[in-house]
Order: sequence, then structure tokens, then C-alpha cells
Amino acid sequence: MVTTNKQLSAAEYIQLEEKHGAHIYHPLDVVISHGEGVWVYDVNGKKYLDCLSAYSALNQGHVHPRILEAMQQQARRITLTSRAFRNDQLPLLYKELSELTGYEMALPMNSGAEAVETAIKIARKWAYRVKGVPRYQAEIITVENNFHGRTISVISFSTEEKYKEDFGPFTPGFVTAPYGDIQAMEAAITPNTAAISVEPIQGEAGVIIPPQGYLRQLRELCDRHNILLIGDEIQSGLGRTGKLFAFDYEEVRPDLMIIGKALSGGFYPVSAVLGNTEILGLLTPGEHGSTFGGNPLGAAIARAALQVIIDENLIENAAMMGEYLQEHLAEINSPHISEVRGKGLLVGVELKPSAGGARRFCEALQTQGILVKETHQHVIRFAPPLIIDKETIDWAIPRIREVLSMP
Ligand code: IF1
Repeated sequence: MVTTNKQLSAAEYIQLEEKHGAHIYHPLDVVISHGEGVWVYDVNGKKYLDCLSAYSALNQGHVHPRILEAMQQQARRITLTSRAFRNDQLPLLYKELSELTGYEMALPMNSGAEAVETAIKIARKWAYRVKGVPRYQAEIITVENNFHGRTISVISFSTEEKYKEDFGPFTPGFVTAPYGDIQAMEAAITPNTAAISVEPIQGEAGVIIPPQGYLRQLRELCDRHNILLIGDEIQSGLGRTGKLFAFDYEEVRPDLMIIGKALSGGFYPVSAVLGNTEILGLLTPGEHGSTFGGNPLGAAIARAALQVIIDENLIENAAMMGEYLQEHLAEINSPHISEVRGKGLLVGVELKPSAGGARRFCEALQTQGILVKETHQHVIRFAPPLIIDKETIDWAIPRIREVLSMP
């Protein structure tokens, strides 16, 4: 167990954070000092079940030994070469990503937002060079209540005022359509449309699942109108929903697939845009880049993180445990619950407005030893690591039932 030479009290840690840290979050007052698997421990040694998984970056669980070992070994050899030179980890990550996902090529970046920005740049370049859209009139259609990151261009197409207020002026070239409505999507298409970008399930919006067939209809619409389909699976991908990708539920392949978070098992920022050669092959040297993108340490970590997902059957486990969790949550007879929904281990419990907001239930769950996060005021998102087992879910359900039964 890692120990610091002088451990502060939880209150002292919180005080330092409140004094010196920009207040961009309203975190629960739990000060985590270490974790293992599905469990994390605060500075007082109290144990919690992590039901957020750092927003699905920890599908493999906390401090997975195989990923840790890969990180330590690689960090002793070489961590960063820049892309001015080549390294012996990135080509192997490319190969293993292609074999796992079926996409011919990948463009590695660091944060999810960076990968989203990269996909936007590629879609625009494709529009001008292949589709023949007049320069610089390319349009990308995004959907209401989307979440794709916090950079200026990405928040430019957010519909959440909180994410964009006083951050303007915004990047042009984005059109917003309702989520789940294929007629409205078709109506938003113009001859200058380069791409349609969606999350297959909207995580931050409150685990919003589109109507069955919507993803398939988007694919057909894009094919009919010569438009790229961009899939953001940064949160829903890599096993979270019980499939490798949530798009797999409808057997749809986006032209550009964006992954991140669990791609590194929570050890290091690694993201990527996946695509086939006809699109990713458009880019030529000097047109894009990143200091850390594709570095050997991140590549070694990502290789191990992907191997863990495969070797430990995390996709199948997410499907089975997700069904088990949803079933037991739905059986909770609480006056506050209006709906339990989700796919695999991406689950949302929507509360009635009369419940007074999800925050107080998250705080009560914290005292029960369960860490969750409210999203959009009325939804509690349950997204534990995909390694969770029935025994742990059986431990959690009575505690969740007790909290959701409070007045
Ligand atoms: C925060 C939630 C928010 C994402 C999808 C891209 C990104 C994310 C589908 C950007 C990141 C994180 C960011 C973090 C909280 C969390 C989040 F949706 F997961 F709950 F905010 F909406 N696409 N989601 O979910 O990836 O640049 O962060 O690596 O910003 O508060 P990133």
C-alpha cells in the first residue's frame, strides 16, 4: 500500500484543494488515497465501491497489475520519442487495435477531446478533398445533449449552456439536430454536410439510449448522402455496454470511431481515432500531430489495457453483470425512481423531480460505501469497473435500496 511521509487529514486535503485549485468541479468530500479492482480507500482507510470508474476510464478496475507491470517496464526503457522518430510500441498497438476493431488505421492522441477535434479536422478535410464541398463551408451535424469534451470547438456544438456560457466566440460549421429522430437528422443535411457525429448512448446526458434502429438508420442516411458517420465511443466503448462498441448492437460501423478513457485502463491519457485507409490515409506529414500522441509509454499501456479486456472476458462480463445489476435496481421499490435504463454496465437510475435531485442520494450512498455521480441533476449513473462480480453487486443492492428508500 502506498503511504505518504506526512498524511494530512481529509479536511486538510479538502482545504488545500479549495484554496489552491480552480473550482471546476463539485466533488463528493471523499479523499481517495488508493484503490484496487472495484474498491477505493479514503485517507481514513474507509472502503468504497467505485461505481463511476472515472467515467468509464477504469473498465479494467483500479491499478490493474498487468497494466501496472507494462507501465513500469516500459517507463524504465523509454517513455517518449516524439513522432520525429519511430518507436517499438506504437506499431504493435496499431496492429493490435486493427485486429481487435477491424479498422485498418488509427491516429493516436491523448485526451478524448483531442481525438474528437482530430476527427472533426479529418471529416472537414475529407469533405473538401473527396466530397468536393466548397472551402470552408463544411458542416458537421451533432445532436442535442451531446458531450464530446471541453475544448472551444467541441463546446461550440454543445447544447448545454453551462459548458459554453462566456467562452465564446465559438467555432462555426456545426448544425444541431434532435437525438434519436432520423427525420430531423435528414432534414438537417445540406450539400455541404461533411459528417454526422453521435455518441451511440449519451452518457453525460443521463444514459440516453436512442430508439432501436437509429444507429442503423444513421448509417444508411450517411451512405445515401455521401456523409461520414463519426462515432464517439470514448465512454461507451471497449466493453462498457456489453459489446466491444455500443454501435455493435446494431452492427453499424462508423467511418471514424473515437476511443479513449479505458484504452489506457486509467493509467495514462491515450485516445485514438480509428478509420480505414481511404479516410485516414488522406492525411500527409505535417498536417496534424501531438507531442505525446503515440508515445511508447502510452502505447505499451494501451496494449496491456486492451489485452486485459480480451483475456479477462470483460465484454461478456459487462453484458452479464449489467443485466444482473439493472434487474436488481429495477426491483427496488422506491417512490423516487422513475426509470432504470442502460446497456451493459452503463446504467442510469432516473429519479422523479419530486426526489429533489440526485445529489443527496449520491452523498447518502457515499456514507454506505458506494461512490457514484449524479448527471444532469436527476440521474444517478452506475458504471462500475467491468470486472465486478455478482457477489459485489449483491453487497451493493441492499445499500442502494436503503438509500433510495429514504424520504
Ligand atoms: C469532464 C462524462 C462529462 C466523453 C465522451 C469525449 C469526452 C468525454 C463521450 C472527452 C469525457 C468526461 C469528461 C469529464 C467528465 C466526463 C463526462 F460524460 F463522462 F460524464 F463531462 F460529460 N466524449 N467525459 O464522455 O474526453 O477530453 O475528458 O478525455 O469534462 O467533466 P476527455
